[in-house]
Amino acid sequence: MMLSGFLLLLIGFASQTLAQSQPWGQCGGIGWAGATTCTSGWTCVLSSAYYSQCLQSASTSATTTPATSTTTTTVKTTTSSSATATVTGFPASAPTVPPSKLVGQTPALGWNSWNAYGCNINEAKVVAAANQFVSLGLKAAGYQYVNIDDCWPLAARNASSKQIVPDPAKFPDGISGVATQVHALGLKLGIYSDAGTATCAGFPGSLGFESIDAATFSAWGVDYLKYDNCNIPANWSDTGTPQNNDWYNSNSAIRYRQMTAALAAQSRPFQFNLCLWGNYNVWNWGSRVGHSWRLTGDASATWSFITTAITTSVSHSATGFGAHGDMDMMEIGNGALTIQEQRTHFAAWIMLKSPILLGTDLSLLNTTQLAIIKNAELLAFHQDTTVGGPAVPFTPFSSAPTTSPPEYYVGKSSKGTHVFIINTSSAAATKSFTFANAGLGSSGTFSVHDMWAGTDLAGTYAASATFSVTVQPHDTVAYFINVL
Ligand SMILES: *[C@@H]1O[C@H](CO)[C@@H](O)[C@H](O)[C@H]1NC(C)=O
Ligand SMILES: *[C@@H]1O[C@H](CO)[C@@H](O)[C@H](O)[C@H]1NC(C)=O
Ligand SMILES: *[C@@H]1O[C@H](CO)[C@@H](O)[C@H](O)[C@H]1NC(C)=O
Ligand SMILES: CC(=O)N[C@H]1CO[C@H](CO)[C@@H](O)[C@@H]1O
Repeated sequence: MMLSGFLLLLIGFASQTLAQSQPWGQCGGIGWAGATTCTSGWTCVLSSAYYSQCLQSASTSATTTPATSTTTTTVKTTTSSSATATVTGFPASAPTVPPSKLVGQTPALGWNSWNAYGCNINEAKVVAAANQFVSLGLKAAGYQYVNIDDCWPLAARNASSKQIVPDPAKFPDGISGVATQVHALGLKLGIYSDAGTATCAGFPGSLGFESIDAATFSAWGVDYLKYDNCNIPANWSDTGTPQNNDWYNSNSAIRYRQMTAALAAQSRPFQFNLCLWGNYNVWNWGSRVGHSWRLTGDASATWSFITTAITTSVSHSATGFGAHGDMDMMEIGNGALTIQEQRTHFAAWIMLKSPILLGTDLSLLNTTQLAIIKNAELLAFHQDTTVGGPAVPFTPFSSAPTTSPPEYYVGKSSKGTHVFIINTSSAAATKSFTFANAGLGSSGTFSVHDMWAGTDLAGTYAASATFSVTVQPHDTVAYFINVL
């Protein structure tokens, strides 16, 4: 498709502004594919090996570290099993409460304020998103959670009650007032806090205040908590791989387990998202502590982020009901992703059963983008109540080339077998598979249904027959296989 000169101009402008991370945004860390410098007046500061962040220059210039050097810190990866963590906590008495089974069995569908607005949020923007869920048909498509990210409270807790206080300039009706409006639309409200002394943007953290904060969120009518990992006190950090690689009993996991227990003590069921950026082998213990866990650093509106998230999810795909690897919030509508890349972004999050939290000003989505995020057949695969697990890579024909991330996936739903094919290169390519290789057996007759278009393709095939399709650069095709 031809792009107009005006659109090209816009794309050029967008990629220039995206070359720098926004205030409080991520700017480095293991697996980070986005910008490594910050907008003027902000400096990229090392937080951990997995996370560097844009902070205001004046207060932080002394600790400035280029993002590329973050891999030299002492945090060990899973392969360094010789080191033993300094576990200064109390694993034996740490809470071992599982997350609620009343919510979060299928991956969350919703919206989060961060990718659209960063720290610049308020009640009007959040309530507008909730209303757009209804007016744009997103609620009818299954989107449910309207989530507030960092920067919603005042800098200090209430001196007497120790509660976090919503910033009245941003949220004049408080969080409870927002919850009332969101619930009146038949939707759910999410909030954000941090398992440290302060959030990534410097607002009060919940470490040591878990019970007060969980009770406060419950009283306000909050339904979902995203729990971040900035500003960890030294005595709570992990300095190596724990004995027996038992990260569930690391200080890091215990910080999150304390909040799981505090949430479980409330009358409201909470969906609990662990935002540890793929740190601490979280995929090995996340399902015992929350409903979903971040697999990577923060999303960026880049093809390299999308492929990094897919590669990471595929190699840690132990997901099922109530347990989902979180590939982070959506960038559809942001930056200069092509429409093919936006389609792959959505399809990959769908087939790998990641939470899908839209991350843009919903009023700016065009009809093509809305059709992507409202695709009923893809959403049905994601929300299937019979099959909990994700699609997995398969070898489409003998001696097919190996790519990273893999390009061919097969997944099951209550309807049957689905095949997803990503073209990871920047040129159109012919993709082929045999039905037998997609796990459909060695006999039978098949036809192919295009999930994007909602139509059956012409032709019938034997199990050993080869199906071929031309896939556009960075695009993904999604099929349901009819067994005739
Ligand atoms: C860290 O220190 C605080 C304050 O003394 C204490 O409450 C907490 O239990 C300590 N954490 C660990 C893991 O020892
Ligand atoms: C602080 O908490 C106390 C006790 O709950 C309450 O009476 C007071 O209004 C709160 N102050 C603010 C500023 O929210
Ligand atoms: C919507 O925007 C995408 C770019 O993000 C573009 O490719 C597509 O053609 C647009 N659709 C409409 C209907 O304008
Ligand atoms: C031109 C080309 O082949 N592009 C990519 C899309 O799919 C193929 C076949 O798997 C990949 O190998 C390429 O990277």
